[in-house]
Amino acid sequence: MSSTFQRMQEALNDAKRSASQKINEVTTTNDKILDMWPNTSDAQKKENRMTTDHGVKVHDTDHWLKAIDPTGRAGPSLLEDQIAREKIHRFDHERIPERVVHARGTGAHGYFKLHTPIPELSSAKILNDTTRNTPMFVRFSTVLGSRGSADTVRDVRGFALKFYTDEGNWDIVGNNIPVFFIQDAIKFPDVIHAGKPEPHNEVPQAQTAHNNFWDFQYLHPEATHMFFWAMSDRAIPRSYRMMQGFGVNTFSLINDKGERHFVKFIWTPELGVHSLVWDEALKLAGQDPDFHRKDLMEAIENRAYPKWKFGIQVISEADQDSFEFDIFDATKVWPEDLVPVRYIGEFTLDRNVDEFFSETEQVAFCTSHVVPGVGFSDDPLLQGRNFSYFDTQITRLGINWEQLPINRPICPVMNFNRDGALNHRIHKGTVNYWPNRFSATPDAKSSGDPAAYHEFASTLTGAKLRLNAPKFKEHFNQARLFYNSLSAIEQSHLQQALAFELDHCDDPIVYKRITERLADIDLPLAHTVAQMVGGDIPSSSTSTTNQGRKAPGLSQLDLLPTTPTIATRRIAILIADGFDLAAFTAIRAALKAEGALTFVIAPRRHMIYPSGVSRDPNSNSDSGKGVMPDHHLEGARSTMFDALFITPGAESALTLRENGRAVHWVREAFGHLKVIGALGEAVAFLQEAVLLPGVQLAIEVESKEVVKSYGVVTAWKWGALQGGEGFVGGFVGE
Ligand code: HDE
Repeated sequence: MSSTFQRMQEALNDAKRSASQKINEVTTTNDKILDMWPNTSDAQKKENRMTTDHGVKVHDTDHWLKAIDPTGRAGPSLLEDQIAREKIHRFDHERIPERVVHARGTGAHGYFKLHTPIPELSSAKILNDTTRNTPMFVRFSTVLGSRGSADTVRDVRGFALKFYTDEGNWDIVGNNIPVFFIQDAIKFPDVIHAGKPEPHNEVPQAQTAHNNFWDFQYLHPEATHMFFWAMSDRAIPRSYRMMQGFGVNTFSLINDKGERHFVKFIWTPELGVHSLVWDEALKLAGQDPDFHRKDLMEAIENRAYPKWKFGIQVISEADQDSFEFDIFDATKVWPEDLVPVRYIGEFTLDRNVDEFFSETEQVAFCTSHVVPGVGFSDDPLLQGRNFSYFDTQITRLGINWEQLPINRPICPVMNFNRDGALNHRIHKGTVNYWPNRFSATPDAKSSGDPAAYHEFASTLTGAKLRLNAPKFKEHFNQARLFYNSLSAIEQSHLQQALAFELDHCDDPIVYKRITERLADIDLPLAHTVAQMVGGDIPSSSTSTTNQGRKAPGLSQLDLLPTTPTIATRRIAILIADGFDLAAFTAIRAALKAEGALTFVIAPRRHMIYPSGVSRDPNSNSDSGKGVMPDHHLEGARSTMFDALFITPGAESALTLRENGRAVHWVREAFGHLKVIGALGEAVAFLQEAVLLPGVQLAIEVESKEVVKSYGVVTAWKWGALQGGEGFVGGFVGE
């Protein structure tokens, strides 16, 4: 893997240089990109011809047709100007409705590769043919915020996969959290209304920290497990590239013999699962609202292609009732100690979109889109989803949304669905029904093709009632299982998140009830939160005993990469005039060799001169004597980087020490528990910057590799960053 990343920097430069020439060349073997190619045009092509939408050349695109009087004074603009009218009309109608949930998102292309066929479970070709590269489109999203909201808010992240298989499109519309707030789809409008901005004032934007959200949580005990996840570090990911994904619902796999197994889909990032700390997330929401979107694009541009292992958890029909939970209840995980994950393939994202609207905004997912060999289950959330997604696309995109380039399958589409607004297909022939006198098997209603989609023939009996199965009534065991499985640091983050959120609720009934609910899960947790937010301190009698059961795979610490890496991590290198060029060059080269992205930060974005070099402060050209920084200290903030290195040099260290913004940078990075390295004279500056009276330096560090020495920082070591938990770090010493 490291060799892939070593190519990264050179590749970036090449790619940037040739980007404009490549724009209209087919540079891919990805079948989906090739499929979309005829619809792709080059807006950067040198063109002196502007036309109307009907193709007529326009000679002036800057002036509306006007009545000009003989003195040259312009009179009114004339409505008869069909060219101006067309332009304005097109603009007036540019917006389409944003998604009712998951409005804010970003996407990329990639491909899926299977390594372990599963014929015993499924007849799906994509799950059996290891020679295929199945094209994919993936869209990441937040749930509650509107399309222009910030990326780093506390929220569940959508993680929707579209596989363009040779047998039709298969969509797994997943999240980065394995469970959901509700058990039955009929409650979806309520849970979303309660989480979205409140109706009287449309406040707050993209937040769960308000009365209605928490009111709903209390009134629906089934939501408890999910809100524990939403308050955990999973809800503030460091990067889309560092999130797990889950299909959440229970699907089924059907094999050639017509046998069925129940399945959950799960995908785990090669880079491990990492999060921001809350203060970073809050600040980034203002400093760089596009932080996650840019991070994904940056990685793909740098050819540091994000990759996930794709896995399944399988339960046979015979075992479906063998668990204490109902396997069709989406508020429950299938604990990995009971149902292990089998990784059978992997997918990689290797191409950014050419145009956001046509691809990322117009892509439309449907849980009901499955391929032969994959089926549904009686999970009542999934049943409702299968209705909802198709329906919502009609409002958003119109009835012919499946003909849009990003949505259309790469295999042939053949049926007699016809017409509707914006139909793009032209069907030749005199018939529009099936079967007809021209069909190959005119007497057959269906071809009987075993490769076609066949529903699993399940038996239905019983009465029609508005009920769920009895085991759906247990709500707290898995909230406890999740909380117990977290590390101490993750638990403390969860406590702080609850304290933050409930502090934003001003209706006492809301925060008092939630602290009461917490006591059902864990008494010490309820105590801490009650103290913080003004809830009633629960007594031990209100708590069900927490038996302390844990399961693997729930803590992020279980999901660190097997081979630690700093590849794709953003590392700031601080310099000022008089810095030590040799040390700077060596450190930057070492970081790049490991695949990290380095950014030079200085008091100004103008030439910075190393020690011993004559300076020309008025020179605009890169004389080769110094280094041009990527950003100045005010323009980029420590929150945007994973780690910080302060370059030695007596004068440089002194300048930084006297620069309030530089001191703030270092203190803030320290406060966010980032790895900070310094050498030579920079060590004293670093110590001085963070050794404020009253600052507690004894951070508890969990990562084995982080050296627990907070004294003199003399060398760079990768441990904490490679661990990359986002919530450990601190000084690195020898
Ligand atoms: Fe969705 N959800 N959802 N959802 N969902 C939508 O479809 C819905 C649920 C998820 O990037 C909508 O195209 C219902 C669970 C993602 O385009 C809508 C229920 C999970 C995306 C809809 C759920 C999800 C959506 C809005 C309860 C995790 C974004 C726009 C039964 C497994 C997809 C759209 C994208 C989007 C309905 C619950 C994930 C309205 C009724 C559980 C990732 O159809």
